[in-house]
Amino acid sequence: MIKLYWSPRSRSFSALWLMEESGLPYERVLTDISTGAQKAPDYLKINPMGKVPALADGDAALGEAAAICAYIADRYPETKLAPAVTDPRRGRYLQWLFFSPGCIEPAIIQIFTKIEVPTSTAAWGSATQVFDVLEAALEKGPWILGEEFSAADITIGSGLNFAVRLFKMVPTRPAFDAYIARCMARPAFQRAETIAAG
Ligand SMILES: N[C@@H](CCC(=O)N[C@@H](CS)C(=O)NCC(=O)O)C(=O)O
Repeated sequence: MIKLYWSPRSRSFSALWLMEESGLPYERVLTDISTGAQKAPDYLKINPMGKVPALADGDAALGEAAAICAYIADRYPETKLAPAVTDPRRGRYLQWLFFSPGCIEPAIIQIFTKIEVPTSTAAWGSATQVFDVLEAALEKGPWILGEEFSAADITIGSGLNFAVRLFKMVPTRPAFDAYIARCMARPAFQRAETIAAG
């Protein structure tokens, strides 16, 4: 059975949300980061970064929340969490799937640390650009690809939920509020929040 290694109140939330959306049977393996469990040698074989979340599925093992989303959506197409590789929407799907770790996360860290980086050097441009681009993409909705919910909504929705709703690091915008509300209305999101609370 798929094993999801997680810790309460952490970035494990997106992987919990993913697994709850997937409908797949899975086992949650508590890896409490407050105890240092994420640095145990056996765990480092699953995620050499010593961070949560991580996933093990048969002989496959991986860390990184967005990679876990990509893996489950592709390995189990019956979950209908990704456009097929031949679908023209696949390109945008991949772009948004990795926009959270590639752009939202560094933008949040930049806001938090106030580090100045030239926009042409910073892989995420600037925090303003990241959130302007995201706002434009979410204006139409209901989901980042339009009518169909996908794993990209899990990475984007978790990033915005974290930055805008929970930690209020990013000033809210009407399109973000509406999108977060749609995410929160999903039963899988609600179950994941309950689990993630510990
Ligand atoms: N890039 C990773 C980040 C994971 C991460 O930062 N996890 C934190 C919890 S929010 C962690 O495990 N921290 C414990 C540690 O570093 O010891 C991902 O997206 O999965």
